[in-house]
Amino acid sequence: MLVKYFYEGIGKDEYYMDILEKIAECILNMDVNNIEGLVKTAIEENINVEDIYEYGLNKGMIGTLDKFENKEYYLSEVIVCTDALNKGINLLKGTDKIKEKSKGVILMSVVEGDTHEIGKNIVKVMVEATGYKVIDLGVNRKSEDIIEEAIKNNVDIIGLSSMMTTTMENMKSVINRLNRLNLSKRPKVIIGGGPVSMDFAEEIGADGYSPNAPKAVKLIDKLIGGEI
Ligand code: B12
Repeated sequence: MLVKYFYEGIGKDEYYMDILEKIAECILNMDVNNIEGLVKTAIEENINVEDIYEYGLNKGMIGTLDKFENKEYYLSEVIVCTDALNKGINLLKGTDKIKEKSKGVILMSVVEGDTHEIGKNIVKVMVEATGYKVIDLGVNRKSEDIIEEAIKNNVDIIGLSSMMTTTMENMKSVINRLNRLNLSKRPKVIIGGGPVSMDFAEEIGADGYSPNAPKAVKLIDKLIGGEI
């Protein structure tokens, strides 16, 4: 392969960046057929696994989320991009360095009294796709159960969802209970859902709010540093 970049008259770094750029484009363009070949080439070329993730896979997924946010992509298109991403991630998982490694652990739950799960599920797909481990507690979960699971699994962030004005107050109950425990490492709490707003997040002492899944990923990256 050394011959290849010599032959094409470009430097080694440039050649590597070219491969990573193509990986990112594969994800962005929903190219599920070529992604594996490119990631395999990157691995064979001994490109740093973190770089393959950061400048290839993750870059492609961030671009995808931007397109969804700008309404250029529908959810169905994001799902195909995620398929391409997952093919790449699975190949990376086969290399020793990335085994069991994730950017952080996020617990997602819909609060007590609420069974609307679509918004929470979209956030889950995107958060998982960008390299986090997600523990999904489902819907209609009591504050005490959410906290128990969060502590048991040593999560970095609790993501709460509510779609009803009648259940959004239950987010406050999770935060209040959590605060009363005075944990040395308290998970951060972020919230979202139809009736929820930034003002409400501030009012109940949440650590963050996002109106949609792409922004939720960016918020999580910001809150926990997000380095793989
Ligand atoms: C689909 C739906 C249902 C489905 C739910 C199916 C399911 N499995 O989820 C069914 C039919 C079962 C249902 C039932 C009910 N529903 Co309903 N439902 C809706 C509807 C039409 C859409 C909600 C939805 O899924 N939106 C799609 C997602 C994608 O929404 P989203 O907000 O864009 O999600 C994004 C963000 O919110 C954010 N986000 C979401 N969660 C999180 C979490 C975190 C951590 C972060 C960071 C971000 C984040 O990211 C998401 C993705 O980008 C809304 C009306 C509407 N148009 O909103 C009513 C609505 C929510 N329902 C309502 C009601 C009243 C009910 C019922 C009580 C009806 C009844 N009488 O039985 C029951 C409630 C049952 C219960 N206890 O929960 C009311 C709520 C009113 C209120 N009080 O606030 C609404 C607003 C309808 C209305 N206008 O009256 N419902």
